[in-house]
Amino acid sequence: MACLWAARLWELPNIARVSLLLRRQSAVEDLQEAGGVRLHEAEMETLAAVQGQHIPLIDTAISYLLVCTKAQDAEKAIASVAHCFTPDTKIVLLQNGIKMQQHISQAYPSHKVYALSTSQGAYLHAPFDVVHAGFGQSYLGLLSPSAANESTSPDTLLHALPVQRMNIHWDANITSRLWIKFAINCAINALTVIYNCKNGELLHHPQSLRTLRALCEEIQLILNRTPTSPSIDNLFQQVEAVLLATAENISSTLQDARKGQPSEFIHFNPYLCELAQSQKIENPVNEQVIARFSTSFAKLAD
Ligand code: KPL
Repeated sequence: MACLWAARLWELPNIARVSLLLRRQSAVEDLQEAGGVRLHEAEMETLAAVQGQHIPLIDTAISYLLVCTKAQDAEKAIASVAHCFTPDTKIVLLQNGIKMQQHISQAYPSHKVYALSTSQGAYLHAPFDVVHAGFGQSYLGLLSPSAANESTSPDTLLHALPVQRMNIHWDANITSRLWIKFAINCAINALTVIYNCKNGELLHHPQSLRTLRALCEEIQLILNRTPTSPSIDNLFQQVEAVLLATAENISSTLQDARKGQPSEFIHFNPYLCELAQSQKIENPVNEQVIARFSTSFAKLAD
């Protein structure tokens, strides 16, 4: 995602400089050698002359920070560049889940923290060589209360983003959208790992379909009793619609399992379990999914 966004930002005429902030110096050198980020889209190929900066060496002010890490790495990533923030720095979070977003917007009360939820699809061919595979929708909105009071309109931020190329829409209630996406991720992602299948296949097998229905009922019950969550109706129907629309996709969690990489799972069903416990609600289906997930993930990652 970071490469896709960097290449799309680089295309904008009004953006002075786009840098990829990288953890390893060797990655900075690889990017320099590649001449930037190569972006493939349909039959087109572009080389975006994006620069890399090694995080420990960064000392210039950051105007906009797009955080493209996994949810569990976001907080540390932001802290590692916080010394370059000015009072006007805008932070945009692109992670799945809901816990981390709430946490970061509270941890940076004097900054404007936004969340961006996207269904744009991208994958890496090779390092810094990205394919923009699926043209989806992106929704952007304010998370932090301080930002809600700011005098600048969302136009300021939208003007600095590739609104057309990334199909970005302003969402005045992004938190609701994140909660619903969280519910959908809790329903789909772990099951695709347990059944080791494409999204759409969850609907085809009686066993996975039965678990999916039971899990959706439980998620809906837990979230409808969670004070900070919006009320959710017909979760199964919403999940079914996503599964049909993304039938051929491999969920992000299954992709991670197959590559043996850490996934964002801890921010899905285990957080749902925390929410259930705090409302004193039993969540046997979810607990079983969590237990089965760990074994299935380990087997796939082996
Ligand atoms: O967001 C997704 C993911 O893979 O993380 C879903 C909605 C499951 C689509 O693949």
